[in-house]
Amino acid sequence: MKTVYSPLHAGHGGTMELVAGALVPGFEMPSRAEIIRARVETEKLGEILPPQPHDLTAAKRVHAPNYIDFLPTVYPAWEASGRAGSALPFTWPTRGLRGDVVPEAIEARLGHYSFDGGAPFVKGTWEAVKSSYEVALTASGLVKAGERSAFALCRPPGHHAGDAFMGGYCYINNAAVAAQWFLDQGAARVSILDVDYHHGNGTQQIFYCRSDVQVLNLHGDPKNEYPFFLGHADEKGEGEGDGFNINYPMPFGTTFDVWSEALEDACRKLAAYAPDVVVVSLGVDTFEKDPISQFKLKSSDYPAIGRRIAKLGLPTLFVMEGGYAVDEIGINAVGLLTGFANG
Ligand code: OKP
Ligand code: ZN
Repeated sequence: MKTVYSPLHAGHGGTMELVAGALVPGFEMPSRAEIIRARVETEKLGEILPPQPHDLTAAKRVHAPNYIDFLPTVYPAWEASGRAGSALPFTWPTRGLRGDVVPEAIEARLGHYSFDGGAPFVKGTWEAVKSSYEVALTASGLVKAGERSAFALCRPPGHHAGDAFMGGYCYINNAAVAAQWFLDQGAARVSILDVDYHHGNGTQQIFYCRSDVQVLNLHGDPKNEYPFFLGHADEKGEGEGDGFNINYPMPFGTTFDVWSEALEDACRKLAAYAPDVVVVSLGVDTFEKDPISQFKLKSSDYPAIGRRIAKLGLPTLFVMEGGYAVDEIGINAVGLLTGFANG
């Protein structure tokens, strides 16, 4: 399996996030991608290719154009306003406030285009976001050209980003961009299988009213877990999309025997949908030692996930999402990919 990787991700580093009332160094750090890349090499998963340049047309197929055009302006505006450090919002247009007027002040525009304060901008953030998007599209091109699978080593991740909002370390929804790109290239149906520990609220929101993209999500129950405000089992899609969104919320402490039953059910529903392509939102924060997550998967479980996905027998694009146990992130992510490759 070929991997697409860009070193530009590393410019998105030294970010801060709010944890229990304090600003601390962000868990979504550059070493995550570097350790995965190193493991791809030592495990000889396959060639590592740089991304090809892409303009923002494909991003604007799933995101509001004004949102995408806003992203490169954030850090320059933040600097011009005399601020330093991570650009972060602190107010949001929630119930009872105006969401229909785009404000002028940069911190207010950040609030307008986000659902939480979890997507900081530093100087290199936009370049990293753009490179992550190009990584996803380049890897999609490999699958379109006939490869059985490809690995988009995206950083930053994407599945919390919706049509016009960022949040939860995510800016452009790489998996959603790829799914739409496959449709635009002639696919009739695409399935997105999101195995990250957190619910992919952005992906769900983008495709919620559509039947040409099936979205399946396995995740921590939003009653107790981030992103809290989406991801319940009764969210099944709307209108045209009714029945094409499938959620598997699971409680804290979930182990592989229970998690893999949900995967089995998801794979059966996916096979019944008979998509032309599968896009896997690959997070390994389901790992027992993940510092911000509460599932109990072991390193030895990841190859079995890959093998089950391989059994679908469909062209498959893997898009990197979360995973914060940095020491084991390479073992777990590449373990899953190797399971697929040998499955
Ligand atoms: C991104 B992905 C406060 C808790 C917020 C955000 C988690 C984002 C996870 N710092 N945590 O789905 O792995
Ligand atoms: Zn996650």
